[in-house]
Amino acid sequence: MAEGFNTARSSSLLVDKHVEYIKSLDKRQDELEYWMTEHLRVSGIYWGLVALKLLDRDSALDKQQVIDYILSCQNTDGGFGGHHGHDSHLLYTMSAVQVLAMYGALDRVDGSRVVDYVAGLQDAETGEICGDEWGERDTRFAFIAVAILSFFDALPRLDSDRIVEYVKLSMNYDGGFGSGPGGESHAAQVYTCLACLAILGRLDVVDRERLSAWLAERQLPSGGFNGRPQKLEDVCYSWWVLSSLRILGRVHWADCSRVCDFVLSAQDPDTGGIADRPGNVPDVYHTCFGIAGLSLAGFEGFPLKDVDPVYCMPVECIERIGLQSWINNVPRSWSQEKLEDV
Ligand code: GRG
Repeated sequence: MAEGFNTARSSSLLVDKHVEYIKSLDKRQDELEYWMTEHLRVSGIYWGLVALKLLDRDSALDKQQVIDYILSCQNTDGGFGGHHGHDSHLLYTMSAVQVLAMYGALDRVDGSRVVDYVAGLQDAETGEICGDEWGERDTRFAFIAVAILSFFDALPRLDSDRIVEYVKLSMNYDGGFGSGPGGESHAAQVYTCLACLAILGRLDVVDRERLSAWLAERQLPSGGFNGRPQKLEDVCYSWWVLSSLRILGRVHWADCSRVCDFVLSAQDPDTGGIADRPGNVPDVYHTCFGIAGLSLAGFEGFPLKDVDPVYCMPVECIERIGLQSWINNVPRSWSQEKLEDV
């Protein structure tokens, strides 16, 4: 550990520090990291904005400037790159649409071009969704395609039955999901598959008992979750695991107070921001998913906004654009069971 590193752990959420940290990210143009992360700048803005919105401090960013920048990253194929001049990819198209949606600015983009781009990435033979024109397939992209089209009320442009079949093929004996058929179960891929199935109204294909148990077993003595057995805990799984449990109506299977302690212990008391685990250097990705995890865990130390467990955006934004939030939307047969579990 570097000399002089501040090892004091905070038991409170360092709101002002985190706001300053996120604001500072765009001003670090003398740092190598700024240029090394250029390819994912649009997602960086999404992570920062989610964190600020949940803290109710989004006025820290210049809304108009952000919207103009995001729009400048749209390409002629209708998709968005991670920065202007970069090739389109579903990952950044998702982040761009989410940022615009959070700002109530979806009407600033030609939705039909975005929809054409996304629908064009479904493989007509297998139904799988590609991440970009080069054809990588992954359950992440199935979720993203479904989520983006739901924003534009264009789900019929996808062959949803084939997507559900593909997601089912990615399900393992432990109830979890991998990045594709035969892939090891991983909590982040579980989230993408559950979120995809939730939007498509097909959570019936999930083995709820087995998957809930597998997810709950991800919690380690530190209070943090790992993403798969025998791996280290990481703050981002506070989101991937708790959002999955929330979609399953089983968030109470985790010890939420210990999750909160773990996230708080990974804050950087000097610079602000949250790291993957205590003592490490913070970044905006873990800051976002740490704060979103705290919101899902019902953190009581600060009035965080509610986050939607499917879209990872504030519930109020989801409802403002006319979508149904999944915060309490457990399928009816499961919600009846839930009373017996508690
Ligand atoms: C709207 C929240 C949201 C997301 C959009 C892009 C996406 C959809 C989801 C990403 C899901 C994903 C697979 C995230 C990766 C998470 C992660 C920490 C991977 C690291 O994996 P390993 O193998 O780490 O390096 P472990 O923890 O297994 O050692």
